[in-house]
Amino acid sequence: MNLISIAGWDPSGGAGVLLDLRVFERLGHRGFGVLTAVTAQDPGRVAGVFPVTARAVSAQFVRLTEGREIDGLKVGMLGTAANLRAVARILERHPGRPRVVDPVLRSSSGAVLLEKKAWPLFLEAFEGRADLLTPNLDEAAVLSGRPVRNVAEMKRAAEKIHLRSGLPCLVKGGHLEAQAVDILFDGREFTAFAHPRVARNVHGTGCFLASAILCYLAEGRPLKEACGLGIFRTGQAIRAAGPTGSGVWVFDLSRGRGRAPLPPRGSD
Ligand code: PXL
Repeated sequence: MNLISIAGWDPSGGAGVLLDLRVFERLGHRGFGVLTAVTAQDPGRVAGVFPVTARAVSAQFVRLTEGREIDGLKVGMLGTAANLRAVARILERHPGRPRVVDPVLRSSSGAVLLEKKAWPLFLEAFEGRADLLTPNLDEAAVLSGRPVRNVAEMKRAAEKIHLRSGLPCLVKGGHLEAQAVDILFDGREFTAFAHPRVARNVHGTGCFLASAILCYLAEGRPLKEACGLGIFRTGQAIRAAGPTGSGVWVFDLSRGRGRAPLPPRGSD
């Protein structure tokens, strides 16, 4: 499958396009990237955001997809309102392909990753143009206009976001105080995905999860199953993450499955 990530650049590869492509490939798919913004960051702190113009975003996408079959799209950091509009138009032109939108608004450290004037436009821009939205608690609160601190509030937020966008919504509860639980509202019913809370602040978990879910949707799995498998895979990767020395942990996809053994020394 050919999967495209439309997202930002974290030079460390801990989040954004670089991480998304690694997830796609790790799960058996070919990854392509359309860049929306460059960031400069230390582990745990975004020091600068440099958006790419909407013209450049659209042009990357048009050239990339000319003569190439696309099997799924994932949207992450957008940077600007102009990029939000350009990417919403791209998704509109690809109905029938799985499209997962991670509404990245600001980093854990508080850096603004989508300019604030675009926040109230978000749900309308993507209305009916994706298969899943994956806000965390902070993003769900911004998009629904209410605080989101527990499972009851997560359910209310998921419902409200669905009402405003027409889209299924998975609210991620990884930052809840008690047990970690993610809540999916598909427009008809709620599904709760409970998982052990790992006491680690791992950079890029949102990017990882949305990319993994897209892989399973592109394989033709139904939404609930794709979410469950994506959550499981993200948990595995979190447990294999490594510390950076600054309190933030990062994924290390070079470890474990998928590494071909080298031939013995002197065998040629
Ligand atoms: O995890 C949010 C995120 C997404 N995309 C990029 C980022 C970050 C957080 O820092 O840098 C490029």
